[in-house]
Amino acid sequence: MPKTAVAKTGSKETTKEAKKESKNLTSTSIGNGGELHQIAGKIYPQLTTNQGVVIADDQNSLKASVRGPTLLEDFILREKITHFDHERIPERIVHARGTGAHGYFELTQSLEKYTTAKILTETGKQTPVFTRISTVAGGSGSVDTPRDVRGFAVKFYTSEGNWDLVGNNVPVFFIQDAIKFPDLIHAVKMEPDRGFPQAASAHDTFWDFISLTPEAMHMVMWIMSDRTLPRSLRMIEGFGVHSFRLINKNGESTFVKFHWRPKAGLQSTVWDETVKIAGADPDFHRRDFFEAITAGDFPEWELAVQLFTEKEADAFPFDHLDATKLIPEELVPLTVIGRMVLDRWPDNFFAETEQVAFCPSHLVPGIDFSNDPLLHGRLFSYLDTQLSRLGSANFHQIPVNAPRCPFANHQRDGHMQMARPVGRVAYEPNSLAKDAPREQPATGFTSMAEPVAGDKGRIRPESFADHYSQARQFYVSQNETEQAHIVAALVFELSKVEHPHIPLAMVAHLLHINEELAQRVADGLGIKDLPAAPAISAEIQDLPASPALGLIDKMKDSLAGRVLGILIADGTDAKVLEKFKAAVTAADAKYKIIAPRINGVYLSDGKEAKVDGQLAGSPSVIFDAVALVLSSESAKKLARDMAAKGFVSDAFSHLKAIAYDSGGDVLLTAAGIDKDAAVISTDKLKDFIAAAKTRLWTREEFVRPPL
Ligand code: HDE
Repeated sequence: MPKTAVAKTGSKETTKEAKKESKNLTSTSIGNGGELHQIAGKIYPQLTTNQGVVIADDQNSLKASVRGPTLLEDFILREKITHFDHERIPERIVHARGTGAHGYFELTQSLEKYTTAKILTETGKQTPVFTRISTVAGGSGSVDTPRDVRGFAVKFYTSEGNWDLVGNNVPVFFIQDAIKFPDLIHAVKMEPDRGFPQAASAHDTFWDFISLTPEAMHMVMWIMSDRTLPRSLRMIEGFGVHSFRLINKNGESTFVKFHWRPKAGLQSTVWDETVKIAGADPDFHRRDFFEAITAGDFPEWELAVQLFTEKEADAFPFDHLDATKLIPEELVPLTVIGRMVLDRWPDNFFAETEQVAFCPSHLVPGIDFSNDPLLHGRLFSYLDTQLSRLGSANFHQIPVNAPRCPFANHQRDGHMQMARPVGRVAYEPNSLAKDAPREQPATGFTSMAEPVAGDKGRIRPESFADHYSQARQFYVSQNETEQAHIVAALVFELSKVEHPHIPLAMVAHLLHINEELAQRVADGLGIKDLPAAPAISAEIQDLPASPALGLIDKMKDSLAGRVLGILIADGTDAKVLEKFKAAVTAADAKYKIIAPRINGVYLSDGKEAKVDGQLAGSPSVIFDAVALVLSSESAKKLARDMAAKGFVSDAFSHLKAIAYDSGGDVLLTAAGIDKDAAVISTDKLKDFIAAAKTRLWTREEFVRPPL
């Protein structure tokens, strides 16, 4: 018997820890008898096969002799390797990269007048939720920070069944009809002949499709804005996108749009920062979410609704069934009705975040669909995709997907059936099983009895024809900085396109949105002669600017939830550092200490500092603001270190506040920084804290002259 596999079984150790461990085991692992044994004084569960057979040696496969061939007989080896071979499941065709968390939803204002759904009428009650936030285009192993829409999917485990609100962080979509979705996704995903680019829209096929799809122009404005470069998943909005219906006890219907508003406010990164974050920490958003939740700094959103009647909808200057349109808040204001708090990181990424299956068709009584043709395609697609992704019609039995209310029907069997129904009746109506589940006409789900008439056909309503008015409204609602970022994003993306007719076609569309925008993009691309704008059938309206569409003004004037990086080195003034740390903590922010070495950095008081990150692996892009607290000796050495100079110059270029002491000043000079209003001495901590709450937008013209 090999030395490594000595295992004494059957210990009856009953310490508290052992009991706890065995309890955890029986609830989380299948096939473990829960019998404990002891190695070197620590209690372990027995390692077994999936059939519960205790394994004596998990280090060596079964051989015919000491240097001989491995035997097929080794059922332990074969079971282990076979299971491993099947560990991956098909990743989601879109939204493959995601981060999820458990939490709860609490209703603060009842919508009883509009709906019978208990989740929207029972105030004060906490309903469990699982929320998954994702990028769209990249594979499951892609980076967290491409320029991309973020999926925002919430599963409410309500007392009346699961309700999935499967939205995005942008309130509109690229296309009006589901039949175009495979084309859109094929265009944005990596190009099929070459297998790149991964998680990027800056390539020919995406812009080719977009330039031939005028209905995408409104969404293009959103994705070229910094909304698609979030600083944190805690700092994005969520939108249900489509109109839904609420149905009250009299069967009356009101249309509704759902909005999630982050408590932490909105915040985005700037493009150069985003690109560098991807290299510095590909898991930037997932790590940030994990760290916030495990530190008790729970991400929180308000749920708000826009409610409107059919009659009001008929008077809108656009069709609310068209998912490329939003309803301006000035037209239908938002009412906050509740909040969602995510307070528990999943126990297991695969079991929960990977296997969670959202379907827009998961609705509860009192909520119903509108006739949005994009939504209708989704009602088919998600169930279908779960069948191929999770491999069985029984995916609802996976714990993260199972309703938390009783559920019963006569569906039976299938791959991976976990339920063990009893009795001989698996049908209804029946007279043989008095306790079998029966329909509930009074309380069960009923669809709104909407009258439908007209000619069948592959038709698009005339009311969907205006593709530019809201794109124009979005652009004029942005401030100068935001507009400059949209211009720069379009120039960046279109500069990556090899076929010259495609950027030209895009500039032609931009002319309908805003002539100055089109001209700036054309200049940025070096296009001398502007193309003609494409012919259109609907008149473009000049809608008023809507402040709700901006981004920078939605940044919260608070340091709560932000992370500061403090660069120190040998000889750092311990008192200054302490004062700085206290000020940051008092402002509700977190900090990380960065130094040239992870161990053995001694402060001015001779004590060793606790360092969180080594300089080369912790660039300033992963922090909201930075401080340079350095002895002059160390600063002189760091002045020759590109990582240290990059730490400073990146923070400056990304418009962040920088605090410095006398040593820090040496590094600032070495990095060639001209001090401005957000480069502040550590003597003026209050000023620094105020500056760190935002970015110095006026600095931008000195570091990135607008195009
Ligand atoms: Fe999705 N979408 N989608 N989508 N979508 C999927 O379902 C689809 C659309 C959204 O975290 C897939 O389970 C079609 C709009 C999110 O698991 C798939 C159409 C919005 C997620 C699918 C759309 C979304 C998905 C892939 C056009 C915002 C991730 C894996 C008709 C309102 C959910 C899966 C998660 C995922 C189809 C358009 C949001 C293939 C056909 C509009 C947040 O079924």
